[in-house]
Amino acid sequence: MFLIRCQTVFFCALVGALVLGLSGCAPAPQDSTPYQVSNASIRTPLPGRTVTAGYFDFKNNSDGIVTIVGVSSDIAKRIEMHTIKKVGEQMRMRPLPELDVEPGAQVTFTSGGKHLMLFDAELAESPSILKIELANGVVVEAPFQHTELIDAD
Ligand SMILES: [Cu+2]
Repeated sequence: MFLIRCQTVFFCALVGALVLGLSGCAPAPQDSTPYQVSNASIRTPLPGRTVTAGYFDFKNNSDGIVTIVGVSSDIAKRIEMHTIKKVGEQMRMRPLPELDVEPGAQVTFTSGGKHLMLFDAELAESPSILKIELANGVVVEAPFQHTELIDAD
């Protein structure tokens, strides 16, 4: 008896999910993208320099925790994620091998906080693409903006 009731409940839930899915009650379009990258930008390297910084926002719209394990782009030989930690009185950059993003959370890579360091960077004329690699094998691609270094940085 108990088993039968369980099966019935399960079946109803399944039908309910199908009906909801077909009737347009699914999550809003912006939430259907599991991982969103926005505001991706890199600093135009100073003349004669090939090391520069990059920034982006990453939003996890999925139901599960996701881990960013790497970042790459055609315009740089190597890209590292860095974080800033206070050591004594000084702020020091430290490599950040990976970063967990909770369901529904957004992480921001920005000037003065977590950021990307690009090594052997060479800007292309056409828009370049930032590739954010996740532990689950997904690679999220986002176009970069190039921004000039400003005094405030
Ligand atoms: Cu750095």
